[in-house]
Amino acid sequence: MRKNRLAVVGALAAVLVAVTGPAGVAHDEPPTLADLAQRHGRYFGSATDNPELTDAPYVSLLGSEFDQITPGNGMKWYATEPQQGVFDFSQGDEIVDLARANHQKVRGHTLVWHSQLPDWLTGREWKAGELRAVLKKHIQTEVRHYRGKVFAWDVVNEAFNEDGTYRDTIFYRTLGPGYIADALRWAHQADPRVKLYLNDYNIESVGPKSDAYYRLAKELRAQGVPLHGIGLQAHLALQYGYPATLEDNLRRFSRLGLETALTEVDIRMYLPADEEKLATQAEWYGDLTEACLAVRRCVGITLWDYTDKYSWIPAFFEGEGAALPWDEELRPKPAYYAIRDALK
Ligand code: 9MR
Repeated sequence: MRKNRLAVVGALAAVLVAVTGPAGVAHDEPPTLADLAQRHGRYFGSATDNPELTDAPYVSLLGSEFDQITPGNGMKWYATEPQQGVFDFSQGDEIVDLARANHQKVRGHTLVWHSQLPDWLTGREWKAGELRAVLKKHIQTEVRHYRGKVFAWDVVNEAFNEDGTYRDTIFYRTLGPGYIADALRWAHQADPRVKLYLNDYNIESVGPKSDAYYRLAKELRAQGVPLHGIGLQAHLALQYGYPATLEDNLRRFSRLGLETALTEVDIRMYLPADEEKLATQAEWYGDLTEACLAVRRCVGITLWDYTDKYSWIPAFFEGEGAALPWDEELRPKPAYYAIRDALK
């Protein structure tokens, strides 16, 4: 009898191995950052960019570790409306298709920004009425195209200066500050379900720039303008110190009834990296993850790509880099383990 039972158990095990195959191994693999974040009702994402999608090991990790992606460039104005009235969504679509295949959600980035605009837009003067029509058409065509495919939009990106005054952009100069409310209303008309964000860097701490967002958000909410969230990019740098008021700052936006998200996280340092700098970086990654988890309505965290191989930092800040949780060989750094610990 006992012998029989053992034989049955043995046979069952053999069948199980045969059926599950390598998937049986998955049980021993650590949960992904996405798995861990989901237990808190958050997402954990990464930006990506079209040229990187030919790198198979990179794409594999992108597809398995994260449950959200943001196109780093593919949905920007220069890419999506290269000639006036001629729209090209191929780059954004490629990323949306990849996300769908990997069961990931997509943040749309970005509709209105002073940078990476097409020449036809920046190369001439516009009368206010003309530019309003151009802006409305751009926003509504793109939002309609991605309706049901992105869950959130960075509608206006980087609208303020460091001192909290409005950034002098083609939109501000020509249309006045009301362009922000208009952009939000137009986007909402085109997709009433998508979450609409304002997004900026250096607004992680309480200070003049984040105060400007706080005041504007309060005003827009009071006027019934469809604003749902504030994106804190969180491009941090070791030499500037950790934004100690991050959690309080997230909380005050949340009290306005707004979502928040850390949308473009990286933590750069002067090269070469060493053990001490990487340890501090890891601590900061852990701390910002905990800050988001501590605040209701901080809905998720997105790295501005996940590997140093594809970070924007070295090209923009001379002598700086090593900003992401995976190194150039796609090996996890201390920061990765610190994020895991914070999510556990
Ligand atoms: O990651 C983007 C990089 O590939 C582009 O060259 C750069 C051009 O400004 O934009 C980068 O992304 C930016 C994002 O769209 C808005 N916040 C700052 C990001 C880093 O510059």
